[in-house]
Amino acid sequence: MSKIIISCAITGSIHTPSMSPHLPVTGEQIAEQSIGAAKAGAAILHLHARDPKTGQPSAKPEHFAAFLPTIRRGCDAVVNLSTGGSALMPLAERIAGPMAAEPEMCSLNMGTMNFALYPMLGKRTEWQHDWEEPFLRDSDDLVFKNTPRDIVSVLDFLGRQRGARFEFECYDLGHLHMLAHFADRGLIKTPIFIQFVMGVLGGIAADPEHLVHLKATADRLFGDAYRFSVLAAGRMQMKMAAMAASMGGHVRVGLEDNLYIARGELARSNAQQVEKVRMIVEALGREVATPAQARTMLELKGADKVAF
Ligand code: KMH
Ligand code: ZN
Repeated sequence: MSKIIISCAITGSIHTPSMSPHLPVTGEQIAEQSIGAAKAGAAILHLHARDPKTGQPSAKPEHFAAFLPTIRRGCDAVVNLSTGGSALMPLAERIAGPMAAEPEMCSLNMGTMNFALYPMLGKRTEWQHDWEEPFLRDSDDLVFKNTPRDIVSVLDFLGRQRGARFEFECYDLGHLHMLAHFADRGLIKTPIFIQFVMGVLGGIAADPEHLVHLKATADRLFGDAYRFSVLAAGRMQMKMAAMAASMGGHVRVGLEDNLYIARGELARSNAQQVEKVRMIVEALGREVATPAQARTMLELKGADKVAF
């Protein structure tokens, strides 16, 4: 049984600063939490950037540059930069940071979809920044655009031209068939690393029977040419991670997708979630992969080939 890769998604573009004092926003906070997550066992760091003054999601090269060199010096975890940015950004803006940094890995979102964040408004009325409430409220009319043309652009600019390998974000069954379409066109290198993204309102729900079907479909489409990981947003995060690990999959945690460590208890850090999922993985008798082992398993270009 192969080792299990723990990915940790440090800050993302979904949660806003008012939702948790532990959500890292500045370059220094993102670097510190990334290194902490790596020390706790995360082999891959999935990273977005933010404007340090407002906490707003950003994909600007300078906002990535505020933490990438520090992370590189502080740990040997694989850096995986988001090309998803935030759904509000056009593709050219979303890929600006990854294009400058030339990381070993990038995310790649396999379909256009709704990305509804407004249920998180809840009953909160106090916001630290004036952008937070409209950011969430207006997501009822938000389209996260990832057309086949967008997908080809990312495969070319970041894959073919800069040697990145991909975390293929599949939020639904149709996204697996879109990925198979690009594999049939010879545009996807193996091993294919698929992230089953569950629990986003607009994608597949984080139900166990959906995970069984996602894996059965991927088995049929990709055979042994793929590896899967599971990220469940919200309260199903650890339950679906445990199921993934027991199914031979890899796992992704992080404050990007869940701010809590238990019901009603905010996670104090990304490392706390990594420690918890590591405990689950090891309780199942499995071993956690090191960054070097993850690089070998996913055939990554190496930390010496990045541009930060
Ligand atoms: N936040 C996850 C639900 C990306 O950054 O490209 C999806 C994600 C996509 O991480
Ligand atoms: Zn992300």
